[in-house]
Amino acid sequence: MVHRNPDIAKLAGSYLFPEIHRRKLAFLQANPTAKLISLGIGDTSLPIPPASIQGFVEASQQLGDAATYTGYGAEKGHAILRERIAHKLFNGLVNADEVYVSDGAKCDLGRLQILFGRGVTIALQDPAYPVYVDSAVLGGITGGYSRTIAGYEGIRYLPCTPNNGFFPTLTDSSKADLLYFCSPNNPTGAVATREQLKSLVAYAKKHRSIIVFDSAYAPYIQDKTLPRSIYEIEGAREVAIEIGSFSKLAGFTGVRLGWTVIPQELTFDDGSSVKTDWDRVTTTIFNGASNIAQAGGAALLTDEGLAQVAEMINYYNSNARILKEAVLKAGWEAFGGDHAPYLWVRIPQMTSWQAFEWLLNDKHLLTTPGVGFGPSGEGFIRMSALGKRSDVLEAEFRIQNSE
Ligand code: PGU
Repeated sequence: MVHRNPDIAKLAGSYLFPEIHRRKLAFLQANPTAKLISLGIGDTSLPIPPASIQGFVEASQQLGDAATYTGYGAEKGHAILRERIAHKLFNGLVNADEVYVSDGAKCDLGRLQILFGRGVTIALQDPAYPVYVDSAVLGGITGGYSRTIAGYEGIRYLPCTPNNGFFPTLTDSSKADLLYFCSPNNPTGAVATREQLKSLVAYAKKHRSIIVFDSAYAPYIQDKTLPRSIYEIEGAREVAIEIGSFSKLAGFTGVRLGWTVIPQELTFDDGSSVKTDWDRVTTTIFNGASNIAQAGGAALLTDEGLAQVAEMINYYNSNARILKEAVLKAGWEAFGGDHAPYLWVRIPQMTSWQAFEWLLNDKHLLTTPGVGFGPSGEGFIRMSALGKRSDVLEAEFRIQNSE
């Protein structure tokens, strides 16, 4: 008999979103005629911009012609796409050679466990995208530790609440090898200021930590003075990896395309290059993102494509505004939603799961319970603004008619 992997056994029963899906199906089985509106998983609803569709079509046609057919590609991604990510999304703050094209941010978050191995400690914002903790546990970095009510021992949870403006209080005791940071944040919708990111970089330098900066929602930042990338902060190239995605940028959630940036300057404590090891990991267990997806991504990162992206982002940001106003009018508390497609909502006198169940059963609105993102999420629910406008307007009506 084969022993079950003890690291898997340590994980909570199921990943958050399949659990929500299970409850949704149970609700629909019991209420087959209900018109359920999903403000739950952060999945996009608008069609992919035409520029990318043209890129997909042309790449598909090339694959069907012996003269232009290509097979395996460069593991790090097409040169043109890497160039455009470096120049159009990072304004030249990173070099194309430091950009690694992936099949999505989540997949690279998982592969990072192989890069860093079991011996590292991690700290993260609490609440946070559950993949940071779950992939770390899967990767075995909790060692002999086990799960407690408040989370995993051995993983440092840095509370982010309305009291600290959703930016963690960084003390010497919260130091860890890896510091996961997501801005604009999933789930709170909070966006870090330049000053806050400066303090984060200074902290990482002081403690010789590596920041894993997740900027999956950077395109939603409306205020041009707010930083979209950690590399806008001086010195960040020596301490940070940045992970990004086409999912929320252009509706590629099903197509699958993202990137990871590993700067040349980033080293381990023995002076060896992190980038060299990432080369080794990706060339060994990743054969590159789909060439069709990459062609669609490259076509998006043109003036024409980016204008189409801006329209899409405006639409989702307007959804967030509509939802936020409705929530405030209902007398609930609402955070986020200004530079992120998520609202972080607190309904008086309810725990996260009570609010989730009440909205599901009484309002037929599917949300995500905040406590699923970490202990400090208790009392909150997350609402996604990535749905269709007609659904958002119906949700607005149902929320405003709440007793
Ligand atoms: N990073 C953050 C912060 C995310 O919120 C998500 C998706 C990803 C990465 C994944 O990006 P991909 O490039 O598509 O892999 N978060 C969604 C979807 C749930 C999930 O498990 O991925 C959400 O609802 O939180």
